[in-house]
Amino acid sequence: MKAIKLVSIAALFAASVSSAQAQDSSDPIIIPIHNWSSQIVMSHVIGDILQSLGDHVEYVTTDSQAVYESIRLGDVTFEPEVWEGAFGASFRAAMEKGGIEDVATHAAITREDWWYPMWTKDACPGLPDWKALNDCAALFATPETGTKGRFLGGPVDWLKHDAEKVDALGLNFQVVNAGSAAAIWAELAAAEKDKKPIVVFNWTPNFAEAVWPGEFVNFPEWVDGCDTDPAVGPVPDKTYDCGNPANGYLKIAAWDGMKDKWPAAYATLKKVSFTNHQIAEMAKLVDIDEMEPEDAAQAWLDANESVWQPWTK
Ligand code: TMO
Repeated sequence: MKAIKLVSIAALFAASVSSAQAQDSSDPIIIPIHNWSSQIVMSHVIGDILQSLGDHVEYVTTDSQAVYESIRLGDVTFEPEVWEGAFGASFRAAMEKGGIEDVATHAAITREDWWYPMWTKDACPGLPDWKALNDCAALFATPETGTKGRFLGGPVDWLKHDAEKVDALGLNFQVVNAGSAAAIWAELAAAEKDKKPIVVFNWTPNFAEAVWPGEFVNFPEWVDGCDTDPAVGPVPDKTYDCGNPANGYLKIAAWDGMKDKWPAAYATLKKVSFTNHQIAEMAKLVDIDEMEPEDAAQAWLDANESVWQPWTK
């Protein structure tokens, strides 16, 4: 009788110890929201998965570069979409200071760069070579840019260094930054009506590739250091004399205290990996189907239970 009782107490003790180890803090996990659709939907997809584990989550709208410093300090818990082209430099700088962890790499391969819809190539057949684009610059001139071609860049926080690229490669273009991603899609739709040549910032995976077949401009190939060392790249005395990585990574970064404070959420986050197709689909639910991001996340989770359920085990 006594022995049995002892065993059961021991078993209870062991059970409570192991559940204490797996117990996440009841403090909210802070998830950032940025200004492109796949990131917003993915943040809610992962947030909903973590809530299904019993975690509390909160969303904050943040600058997409400053977020790496916020994560390092523990003010934001993780970033689900670290795009190499746009955020590699900010992510690397935060990693060097410490406090942020490279938690996982998505299956997706990414590219972010100057891009044109296919009708543009009819007017400028030497594309996608960047020198051909430059020879055709006058085709892209607008009243705003005078004799120079107009390049419609993304919102400034994506920090694509397009003006430095224009200077380094001697491009006969002027950079105009869009106020939002939606402004880029609106200009593409307007240009499509009379097949007007247009060159804009775009990326993959994205919904846009399903709507407007197109190509990235081929700039001199990205090599590490092209953005920091003038000696790297084809122009000896310039930085940014190159394109963005054509086969970029997409990572998940987290505050390095997450694993101790929310061990179960952390274990799930480490298993999260989305493909190009899945990420393009998340963007499509908002940008084409016009769903609210929260509803898009729920729809994605409902349709893909076999993808994400295993991450929670
Ligand atoms: C950061 N972005 C995916 C819009 O290039």
